[in-house]
Amino acid sequence: MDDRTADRPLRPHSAHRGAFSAGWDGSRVTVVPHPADPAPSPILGTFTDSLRHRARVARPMVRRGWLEQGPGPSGRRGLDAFVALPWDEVLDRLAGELRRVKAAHGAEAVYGGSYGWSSAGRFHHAQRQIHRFLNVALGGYVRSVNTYSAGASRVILPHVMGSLEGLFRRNVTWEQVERDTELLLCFGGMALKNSMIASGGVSRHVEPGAIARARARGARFVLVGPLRDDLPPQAEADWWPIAIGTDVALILALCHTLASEKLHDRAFLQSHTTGYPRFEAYLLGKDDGQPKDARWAATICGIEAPRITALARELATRRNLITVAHGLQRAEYGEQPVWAAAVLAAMLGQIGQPGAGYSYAMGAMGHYGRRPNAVPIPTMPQGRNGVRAFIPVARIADMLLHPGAPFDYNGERLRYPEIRLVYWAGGNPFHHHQDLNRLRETFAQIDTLVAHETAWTATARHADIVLPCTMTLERDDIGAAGTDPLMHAMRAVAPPFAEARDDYAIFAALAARMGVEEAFTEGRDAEAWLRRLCETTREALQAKGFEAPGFDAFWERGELALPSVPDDGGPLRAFRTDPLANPLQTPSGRIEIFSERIAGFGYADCPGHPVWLPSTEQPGAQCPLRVIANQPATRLHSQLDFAAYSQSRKVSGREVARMNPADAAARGIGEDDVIRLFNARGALLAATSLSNDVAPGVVQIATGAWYDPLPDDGRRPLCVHGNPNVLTRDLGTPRLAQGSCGQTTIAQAERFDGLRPPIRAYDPPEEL
Ligand SMILES: Nc1nc2c(c(=O)[nH]1)N[C@H]1C(S)=C(S)[C@@H](COP(=O)(O)OP(=O)(O)OC[C@H]3O[C@@H](n4cnc5c(=O)[nH]c(N)nc54)[C@H](O)[C@@H]3O)O[C@H]1N2
Ligand SMILES: Nc1nc2c(c(=O)[nH]1)N[C@H]1C(S)=C(S)[C@@H](COP(=O)(O)OP(=O)(O)OC[C@H]3O[C@@H](n4cnc5c(=O)[nH]c(N)nc54)[C@H](O)[C@@H]3O)O[C@H]1N2
Ligand SMILES: [Mo]
Repeated sequence: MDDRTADRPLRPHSAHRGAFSAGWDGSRVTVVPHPADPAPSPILGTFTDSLRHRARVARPMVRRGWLEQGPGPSGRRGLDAFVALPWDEVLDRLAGELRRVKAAHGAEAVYGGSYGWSSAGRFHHAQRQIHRFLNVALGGYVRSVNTYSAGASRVILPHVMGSLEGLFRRNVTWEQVERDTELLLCFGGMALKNSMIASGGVSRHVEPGAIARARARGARFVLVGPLRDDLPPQAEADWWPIAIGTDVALILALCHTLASEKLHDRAFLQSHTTGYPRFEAYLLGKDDGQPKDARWAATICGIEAPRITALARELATRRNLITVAHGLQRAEYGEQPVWAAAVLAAMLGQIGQPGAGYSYAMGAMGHYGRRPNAVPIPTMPQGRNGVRAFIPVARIADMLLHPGAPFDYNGERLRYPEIRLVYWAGGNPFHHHQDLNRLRETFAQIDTLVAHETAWTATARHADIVLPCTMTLERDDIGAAGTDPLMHAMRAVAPPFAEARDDYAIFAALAARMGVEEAFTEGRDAEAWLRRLCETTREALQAKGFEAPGFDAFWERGELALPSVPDDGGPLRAFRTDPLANPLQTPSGRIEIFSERIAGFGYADCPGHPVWLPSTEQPGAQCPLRVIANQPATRLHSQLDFAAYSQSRKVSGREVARMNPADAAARGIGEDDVIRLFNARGALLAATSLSNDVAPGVVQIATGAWYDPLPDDGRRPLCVHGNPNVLTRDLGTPRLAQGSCGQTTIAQAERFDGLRPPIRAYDPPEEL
């Protein structure tokens, strides 16, 4: 395919960060955003200098201890040197190890959840490739369910509002916000840095324009959250710096004002919801003697009572939209704010109206608030997983530490399987998981950890077998997302680095060694797969009477327009219009303000209606500060953290922690100082930035700085680079969803005046 693009200097490509064209001069990548993108993401800049960075994995590598002693538990993971081996030898050894584990322990001893965002292409999609391989080669693997993104909401919302399609995929659009919404109440905001990203890609970043135009028309934005810049300046938002983790108290008080002033939509509650009276009894304090009124809430959430009651009255009279950032539910009892906000919207009775109601997670990614495509996008088939065991994704360390132990999940009592081998491709658990020092201890327990990686992430360093993988710019692929109206030819821009191979090529070679090559490849090379995957989309286009070019025409043109469904409000609008004819997929067919099903699970930590439950981790004398560990503005998670663009916002190479000037002054901390941020689980070094956009008592440090532990005799290591996941708690949101609680924790900060340790995160490990 390469030859056909030789006459063009720039080739089309697409990433989670946006669509663009790129060229390669042998050392740097030129990136030109897609001309139709009104607000391209600067994070595209991370590609510029990353292809030949020293952090890339050049050759297949095996950990010395694993090579010498064979598979088995080892505390040397993450510390050992590596030995480079030829591809053939490493693949032989890996195939042998997979056969050994399968024969001795069965496929249920292999954890292949492999959570992670990898890259955007539809064929070289590492998750799909690894799952397909494990299904074909081993007959299955222990999988994970749900995501780090929406761990709690993905489980609670279907109980409350039924199919997620109405909430995530076909709800209020940005066009409606521009045109119709009068008041936006945004819990956790809608930071533009977040909607820059969409898995699978996004060719038009519409959010900045939509927010500005809604505001120019007179829409009012209220931002409830600890960081002022979770909404952009053009929103001119009224900022309510709420105490972290107390939104449910505020929401209950809004509900209480509506109920006690009879401002709630009783007709809508009657016809479209179930269980309101049970909830109202709780609201009014009939159960526990405590009315959840504005005065009660004010003492918990730090927002003055008169402001709460005034906002409730305003909500009742204006066309309003309630949004909740994913961040709020990545916390202990994270199910509650998601459910409570749905109940508030139900009491306001505007769900299903244009620009109004409840749009959970709007603005958290570039998918939300868009119209889905009317045709399917190319998707790699994964085959069948014959293993039944699974975990909620964020319970990985518990699974490895407590094999065979029971755990609760969504009304079921399950058991953790006994895992011997963990196989990762396209994710970075040493980025995404909580309490990394604990994770490190759990990875010491298994027999073998395999990672396909583009670069020496902490996960690669902790692996026994590291297989060098191509980056997206080094291979041809197809870019598409279910919410984006363009499908992209993603053309290779540069040749593969050193000995790197595509995930597909690696799995095909392993499949050959395991006698299942034909089943895995179906006789296709990568190009044949691209052609085959596009066929489904082409057929659907043709069947609906749209332009349906063949693969070669699409490839030559570089992109193809996909039709979207109409902006008709989807299932929620239909439900609003006629709840009997178009019921929600809940047991009652209505919005469940009280859920008999959830109540039946008997969880005190998630009873039958939303309740106020304070986190069991509260700031105190030892750890007086609240930490927000949110998404980074300068990169996608941990990806390409070494690139100059990500580095440009660090200070002396360290991640920046932002804090309120008052908290800094009280500790003798100044701008650009180095601080030690610590709690009982771990400690990190970060640089400081002082800002009044951060609420007092809060320290914000983005995720994504590569874990760089400095061993400390007998104590947990210090991350000298600033990875907040050394501080966060490895705890499930309660038993209903078992989601990640990574967004927030507590800590103390002090100025670090010691000798500043060097950052080694991007240096390849020692090679023998
Ligand atoms: N404290 C805290 N922690 C969090 C969060 C938080 O808010 N706070 N947020 C959480 C959320 S929402 C998420 S989604 C997770 C994200 O966690 P991850 O998705 O695991 O993070 P990424 O950095 O995107 O990891 C992807 C990895 O895949 C590699 N890669 C890229 N392309 C390819 C490829 O083609 N093949 C292979 N084999 N590898 C490839 C990259 O080098 C990178 O190491 O983090 C979670 N962690
Ligand atoms: N630039 C960039 N964008 C991204 C990503 C990235 O890595 N980089 N990752 C993408 C992914 S995978 C996901 S899942 C989404 C994540 O989307 P989110 O999880 O919504 O994003 P975050 O930035 O982690 O959190 C949003 C905000 O929630 C606020 N918040 C936290 N706790 C509370 C609370 O108790 N109450 C209130 N009111 N507010 C609170 C914080 O101020 C935080 O800034 O972002 C996506 N967008
Ligand atoms: Mo996410």
